[in-house]
Amino acid sequence: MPVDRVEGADGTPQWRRSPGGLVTALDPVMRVNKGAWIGWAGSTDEAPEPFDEAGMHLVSVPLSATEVENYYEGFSNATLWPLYHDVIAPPVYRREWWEAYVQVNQRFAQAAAEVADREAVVWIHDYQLQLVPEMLRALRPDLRIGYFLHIPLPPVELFGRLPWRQQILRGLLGADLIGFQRPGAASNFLRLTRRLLGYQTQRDQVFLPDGRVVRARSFPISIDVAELEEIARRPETHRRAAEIREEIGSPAKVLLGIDRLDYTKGIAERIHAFAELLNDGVVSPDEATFIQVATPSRERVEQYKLLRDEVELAVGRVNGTHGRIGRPAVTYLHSSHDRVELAALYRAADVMVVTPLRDGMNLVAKEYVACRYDNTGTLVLSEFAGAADEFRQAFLVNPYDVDGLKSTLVDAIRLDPRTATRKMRSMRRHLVEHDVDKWASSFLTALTGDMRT
Ligand code: GDG
Repeated sequence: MPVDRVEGADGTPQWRRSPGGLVTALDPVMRVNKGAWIGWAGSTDEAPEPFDEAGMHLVSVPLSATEVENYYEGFSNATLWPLYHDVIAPPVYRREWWEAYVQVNQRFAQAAAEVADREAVVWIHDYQLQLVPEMLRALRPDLRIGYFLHIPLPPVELFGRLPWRQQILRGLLGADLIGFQRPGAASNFLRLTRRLLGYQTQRDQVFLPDGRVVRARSFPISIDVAELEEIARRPETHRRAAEIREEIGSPAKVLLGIDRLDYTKGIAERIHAFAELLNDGVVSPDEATFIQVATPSRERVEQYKLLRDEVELAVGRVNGTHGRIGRPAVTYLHSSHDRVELAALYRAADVMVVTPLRDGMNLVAKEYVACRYDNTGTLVLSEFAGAADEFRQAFLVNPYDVDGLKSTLVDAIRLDPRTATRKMRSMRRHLVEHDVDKWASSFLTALTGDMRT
């Protein structure tokens, strides 16, 4: 849920809404339609009672410590997450995790069934809740149900390994409209329903045995461009950006990565590539240094602990060899920062390096472009991020190709300013026209427009 726990004046816990891209996008729709947001508040201690905040009704679904372990860290983040991201890490299949997933999905479906008005629209989000559409439809056939998957959907060659593959597909098919980030994911889904369930499909439609027709299409998500650009334009953001550059030793060029510390993001790959450039003597640390923000994430899941060690070993090694006092080769921050600081970092960076091995969209790439309102700055972007479909003018790379990544980094560092401006202008034009409002309204129109006919 988009809430933070705060202490009230009398010491009692209170909950305050915390805005994020998704909340901001849905806020007007929610207000006009008296919408409710159903979710997990992120803690096993106490779940807030339903409450209203800034025009939105918030309903919390509780999870026990065991459910967090089996449903969230287990099935969601150690089975589905790696499987859906091309098995970059090996997925773990455990039957008790699956059972917890079914149980928790049922609880969410129940909560939605209780809160939704007659013939209401319910929009279910992401891989943690793939069974909810079918469960909710069974409880409330009057509802109009949409579903959006924020992460990739793999082809049948990988998805087919999931012991519960049919249940997941049937779960999703409870929706009237299923949204994906990329057209390729929507076609994977259509092919999966043919291959694993034997259903007929035509264009974006799946024909179910009971006569229902479900549509599957891509709706690439975006960000609140105007809000971020406003922060980026503030004089204090500019002052902070200049200060950051000074604090790291005033290199000629600053390269930047901002990611959750996740093995899908290609963080180690980009540090290794940058370190090789320094080792080869192709780039000197006075010419370019790297800032990598790695936000702590899923720290109790084994693969994330291993990744942290790998990244921190690589950073230590490159700094030991190429750093000087007051001028590290790589500035590494394993911490979270507020949006103003992130905007200052985006403003401080000459080259944004976004190299996921697989990513549904990647909002960081869009945030960088949003902050470069003066058409400066260069984006290096993995072709395996959904954003690559939209930012064709970025330096597109295959992050598995070390030499390719190295030469792309050099090209980006040394790009002439006129070409950089031309590229950035074209990416910004696309982004400004495709912000998060447009994403939300195009999904909801596709979902409800159909209802009137
Ligand atoms: C999933 C999909 C898809 C990062 N550090 C801090 C911070 N962030 C913010 C970024 C950005 C967001 O987190 C990360 O979004 P991404 O899209 O890059 O990645 P995931 O978290 O993996 O998101 C992804 C997305 O869902 C949306 O559909 O694009 O493919 O994997 O907004 O700025 N925010 C703050 N402090 C930090 O330290 N406040």
